[in-house]
Amino acid sequence: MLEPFKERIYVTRPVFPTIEEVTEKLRDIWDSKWLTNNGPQHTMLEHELKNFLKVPYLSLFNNGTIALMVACQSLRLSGEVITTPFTFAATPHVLSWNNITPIFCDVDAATMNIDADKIESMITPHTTAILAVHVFGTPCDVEKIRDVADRYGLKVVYDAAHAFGVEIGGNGIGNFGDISMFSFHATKLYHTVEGGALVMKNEHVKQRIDLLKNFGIKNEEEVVMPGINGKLDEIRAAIGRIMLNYVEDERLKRIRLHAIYDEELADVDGVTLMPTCADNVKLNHQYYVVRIDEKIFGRSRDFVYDEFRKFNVFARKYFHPLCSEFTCYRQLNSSRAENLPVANVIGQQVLSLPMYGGLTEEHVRKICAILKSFRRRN
Ligand code: T4K
Repeated sequence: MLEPFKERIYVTRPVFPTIEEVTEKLRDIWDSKWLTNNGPQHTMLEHELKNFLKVPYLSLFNNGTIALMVACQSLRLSGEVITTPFTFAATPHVLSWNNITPIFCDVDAATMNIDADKIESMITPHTTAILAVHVFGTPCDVEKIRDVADRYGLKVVYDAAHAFGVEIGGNGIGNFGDISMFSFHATKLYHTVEGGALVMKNEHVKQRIDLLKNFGIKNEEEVVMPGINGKLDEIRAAIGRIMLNYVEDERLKRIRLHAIYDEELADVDGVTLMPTCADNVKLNHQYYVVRIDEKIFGRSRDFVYDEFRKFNVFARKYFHPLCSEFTCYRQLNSSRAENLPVANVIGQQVLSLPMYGGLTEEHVRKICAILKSFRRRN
């Protein structure tokens, strides 16, 4: 008889630095008398992250959503942008905030990322860009996306909120596309409490982005564009510098947990595991997501989600509902269910299981045993 966990097991838990490390950094900040607006911690973190992510230029932000909004502004995107419905609300919302219509393209059944083969059929004279998401850290088909974008003269922006530290053939994932956004929210593998970054290919774009995130202020006399406040403060930047020392250890712990999930769930009929990637892809193991096929498993994803809660397991339906089902987007032509057959199935099946370094092997084996106990055999 499986007993519920004594404490709640959430889908994730933030990695915490020691209070001593934070106190030490806070002392540096207090001594510097500099709290925000491009201080020394900010400068150092930009440099350190640029090296860590293996990208040429990087600009820090106060969160990933504002960063992505600024990315759209910096590339002067307008009209329509082709994106995925299988993502967090922030992705299409940044388009709306830029007065751009999101055009939802169906996703690939294996990777759950935008289906690169379907993008071309969605391009119209109003299309200015593709906004793709490396969902759950699995890289998009970057080659095909670049190919279609080049043929039609479109910009490519990657929402890499889930893809911190992911690499393809030793190349940082941020090197693909015109601009990529990383989120440093507390629930991410690497975080600055709240925060984010844009990475870009050239200095000119970075200069424009740095202006846009600081109200467009060039100097005390000149405001050269309608910018916003997207700045990351010194306290969060300092925490981010500490957290860089934790990220690889956390990733290694998650690799171990990922392997245990794979081992325990490999032979469960009706449960699809995380997609596997080419050997040259370095993943970050931020999430562990399964898909439950009701017809084979005998129980729906929603049944599993509800029953898990009785065992104190708080899995999450990332990402259900689809963005195309939100009241603000469902009237769009591209939101019609017949346009998004794969995404609609995945949205009904997907379940994000607990994944964070603080979980033990026993936790994961028990979560899997609970999941297997839900299965209804004919
Ligand atoms: N693009 C994509 C593809 C994204 O996934 C996101 C964010 C963005 C863009 C936007 O980036 P940011 O502007 O956020 O930088 C969470 C995160 O808030 C959000 O950052 C993330 N994606 C999304 C996938 O997940 P919620 O609403 O699910 O978070 P919440 O508060 O329910 O937290 C999840 C679990 O984590 C809780 O059940 C318990 C645990 N938790 C959470 C917090 C905040 C803790 O134990 N301690 C904590 O302090 O959105």
